[in-house]
Amino acid sequence: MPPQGQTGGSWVLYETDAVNEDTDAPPVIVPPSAEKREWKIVWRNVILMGLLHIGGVYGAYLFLTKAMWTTCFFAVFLYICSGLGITAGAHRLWAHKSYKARMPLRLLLTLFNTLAFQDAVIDWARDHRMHHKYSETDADPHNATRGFFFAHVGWLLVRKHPQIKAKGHTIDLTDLKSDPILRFQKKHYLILMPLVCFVLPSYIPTLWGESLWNAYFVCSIFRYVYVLNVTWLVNSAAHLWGDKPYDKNINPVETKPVSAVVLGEGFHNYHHTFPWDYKTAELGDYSLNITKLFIDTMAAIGWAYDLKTVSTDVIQKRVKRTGDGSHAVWGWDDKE
Ligand code: ST9
Ligand code: ZN
Ligand code: ZN
Repeated sequence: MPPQGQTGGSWVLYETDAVNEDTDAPPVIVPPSAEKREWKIVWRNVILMGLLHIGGVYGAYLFLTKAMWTTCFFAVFLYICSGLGITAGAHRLWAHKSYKARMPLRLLLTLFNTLAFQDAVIDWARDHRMHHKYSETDADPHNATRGFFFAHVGWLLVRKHPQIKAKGHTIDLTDLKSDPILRFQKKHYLILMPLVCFVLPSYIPTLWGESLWNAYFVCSIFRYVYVLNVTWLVNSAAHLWGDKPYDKNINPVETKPVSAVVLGEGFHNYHHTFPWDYKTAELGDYSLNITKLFIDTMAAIGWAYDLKTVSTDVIQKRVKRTGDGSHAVWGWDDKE
């Protein structure tokens, strides 16, 4: 089924997940637009996010000046683990089903995901499936046509657009709701999340003599705020500034700087064009894609399997059909 451009009120629909690359006609494009809307600001979130970010800046200062090197190393370790809980877990495994994972890996990724505190996987994946299906419309929770701030954090500070709730029923979550580990995480989130994201990261560094104060601000608050912001860059920067080698008709772009800090998730033009690829990138460069390294390692020990990817032939055809010309091998046929 080709993607459908569909207008209705203030929203436009792209069904990028449904594209059959070989046979289907070019996507029907309706230029994204965001009509004015009345914001219902959630002041509790504004205040908490503000305080969290002040604490994050103070934690960064302690990280750079006062904390023990072992504490700083531990904070970086927690960044990678919690990042993988989002990238390898919530995103590539659960939202996109781009590979399958055995029980031990699903348990590990649920732990890492809880460490990241970006809400329960079932809720994260629901919003993310909406983001792909209704990209850059009001049914996209972080509709980037509303600008950098809204796509980055603003969407977490206001009530959701009615279109999200109206179109929400079109998203199938039965795969996630039938997973007992994910059900357990969601049911006990308000106990598990504070314990895993804040209490343990603050307590563990005291075992090597760090003060509870430094441990709390560096390993819990600064590390959390940092991971939140780099994650949000995928919604903001990676929908605004960069090349579109695979599909010039969509907003997501390729950005190596973002990829470097989000463990390989900044190849966003590729990802929105081929969302089922477990690499979320055409090439498997480990230095910019630690998540691919992690999944490949898990596959090597048998914990991950059925890794989905896209053939070079399909990518080439798509680059030539809808790319913006920035692909490194653009025009290769001409050179033959
Ligand atoms: C956070 C998430 O930061 C970040 C996600 C980033 C995603 C990035 C993706 C990029 C690709 C991956 C890259 C990864 C890179 C990682 C790098 C790592 C190094 N469908 O939400 P409610 C309905 S979280 C269908 O309360 P309000 C539903 O009935 C940060 N239906 O809406 C729901 O009820 P229930 C920490 C939907 O009241 C009801 O509406 N967390 C959908 O408008 C109410 O839902 C926070 O800060 C849907 N999609 O409130 C919390 N959505 O749930 C922030 C809703 O019972 N959130 N419904 O089924 C909130 O406080 C609120 O959600 C709100 C909206 C105020 C924003
Ligand atoms: Zn996106
Ligand atoms: Zn995605």
